[in-house]
Amino acid sequence: MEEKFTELANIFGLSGTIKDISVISNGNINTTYDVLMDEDGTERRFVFQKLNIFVFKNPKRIMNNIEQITSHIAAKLEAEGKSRDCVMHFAHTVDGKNYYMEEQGFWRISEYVPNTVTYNACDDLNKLRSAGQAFGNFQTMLSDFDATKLYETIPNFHNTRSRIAVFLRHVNEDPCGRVDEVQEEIAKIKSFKNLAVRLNELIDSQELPLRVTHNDTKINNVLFDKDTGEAKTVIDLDTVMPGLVAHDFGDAIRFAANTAAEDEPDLSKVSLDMNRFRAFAEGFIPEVASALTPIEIKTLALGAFCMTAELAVRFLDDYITGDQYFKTLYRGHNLIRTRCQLKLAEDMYEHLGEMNKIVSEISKVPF
Ligand code: GN1
Ligand code: MG
Repeated sequence: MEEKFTELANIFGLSGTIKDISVISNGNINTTYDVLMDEDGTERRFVFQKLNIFVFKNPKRIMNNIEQITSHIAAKLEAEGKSRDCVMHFAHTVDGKNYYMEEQGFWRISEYVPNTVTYNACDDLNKLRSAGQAFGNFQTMLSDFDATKLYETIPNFHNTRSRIAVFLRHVNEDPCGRVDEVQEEIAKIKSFKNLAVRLNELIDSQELPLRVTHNDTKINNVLFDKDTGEAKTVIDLDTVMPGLVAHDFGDAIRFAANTAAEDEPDLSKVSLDMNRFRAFAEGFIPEVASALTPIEIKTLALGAFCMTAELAVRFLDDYITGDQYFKTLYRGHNLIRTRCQLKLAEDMYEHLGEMNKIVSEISKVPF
């Protein structure tokens, strides 16, 4: 591996020698490494990442999206007299590209944002509030970005209706003979369906506007300052494309306000933590509220239910089609993930009224 990484370092014009390589294992799609380099006694850290080209069919265009988004944000920060340190910065190859493509893979390298840390789970309400602010601010920073300049990296990514349709087609086809054992989960998804597609209906009727959104707002996509505990920046920009604010808010709640991990097998541990919900909402909503329409605010909590139901569908779809999309650590991992998301979606359904009450209180929009 060291040899490969030395070759990559040379291609990207990084000087120095590699001292240490470790895997960053919290993503379900790409393969990521933390690489420590030594340049004449000075240590520098980089993130080397191999993109999953089964998932991202056109990685060059993704890197073009990222270039545009990061430049837009950096220019805005500079205009406000703020430091651009916290904007992700990608290394360029000697021929000026922010990626390197070879037969065996698609690589990119970014500088490790110094003095930061990520969390896979977080029950510190101050950190959650700060993460909410960071995702809200990301949204605001891109509010004037021309969405037509962005390539849609995964078409229909948060199109819950199309996700369900594709899933039901696979249920009929049963390509791996796994459909029999998941009848209970299929029934649950069918019972959720009408509410889960509510956001689609509001897009169709043009009641909800599309904006440039992050679309993968897991708490482990936030870098926190090691010393202050404040959220410093938002990473993982592969899915930045047009979407709903409710998708970003909802997906963040799905992950951060779950009392258990996303793949917890013991369902009695899985539930929605209303304190964490409130903390994230207190950070996120004030950042975005002034730019949003009342109906966008009124559908934020619904977004949490829809994103959780949608991911249950995506995990189960991957299970019945042979585990090709998400990385799995053991046989049945996607089924365990499905059950966990279904349990969480049920709990969210029961707490919709309570969530809406909190959103209304924070946003001062009457429901
Ligand atoms: C994937 O790669 P990662 O872990 O950031 C997925 C998200 C899911 C998430 C579930 C491109 O994100 O949509 O919500 O797993 N990303 C893609 O953990 O499909
Ligand atoms: Mg991701």
